[in-house]
Amino acid sequence: MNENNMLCDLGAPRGLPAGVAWHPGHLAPARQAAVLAEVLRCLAEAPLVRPVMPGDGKPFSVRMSSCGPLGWVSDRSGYRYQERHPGTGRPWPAIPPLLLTLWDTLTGYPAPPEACLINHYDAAARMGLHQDRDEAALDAPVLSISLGDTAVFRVGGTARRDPTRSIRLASGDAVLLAGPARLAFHGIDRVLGGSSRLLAGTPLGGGRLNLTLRRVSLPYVK
Ligand code: MD6
Ligand code: FE
Repeated sequence: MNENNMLCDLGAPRGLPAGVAWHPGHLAPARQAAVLAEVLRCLAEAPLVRPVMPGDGKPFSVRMSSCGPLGWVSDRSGYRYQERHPGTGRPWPAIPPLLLTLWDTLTGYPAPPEACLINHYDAAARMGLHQDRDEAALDAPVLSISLGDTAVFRVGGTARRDPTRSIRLASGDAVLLAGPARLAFHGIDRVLGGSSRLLAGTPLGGGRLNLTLRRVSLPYVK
């Protein structure tokens, strides 16, 4: 790791909270297209579904699917990781090789990710401020990859009331929440509809995909 990367990993040079590493344009356009093709194959096997909030059953504005041994789901009974797609009842498709490579390169974590959550946003979709805390492996970063339309991403501290910073995540950007930022509150305030053409000619018809790769269980302890 060179000195620039180290500064970047600390987050401070961009005024981001410590532990937030933003890599704008990490995926060049050809690699964005290659990752997208792999993700579309996953979605053909494990279609996007619109989850609902635990308790009140209010629908999410994003649609979700997953790949990997575990997928993250939300329904009236709660949030959890499970081994099967809630609609088809089949196991989730494998995490595509390009995403496994990105995980190795960007996290250096000594075990593979177990879940890749696939979120699709249309121009009206949002994601409220939340923590990713359903994983036992809190020592592993969460890696996010953005494809398609630009989104306004807000990230703060580990308390909901902490001050926040906003950045625009464009197609090809990678973000890591690691170390002191692993439990940082974060969310998507809005999507700039039509800001990218990447998803326009696909069955998704446009919008934004966000992929979050997570290690769920502690490695080597089964
Ligand atoms: C999104 N991202 O970009 C939502 N981002 O659509 C996340 O929720 C997220 O869970 C970066 C790291 C972890 C995350
Ligand atoms: Fe999250």
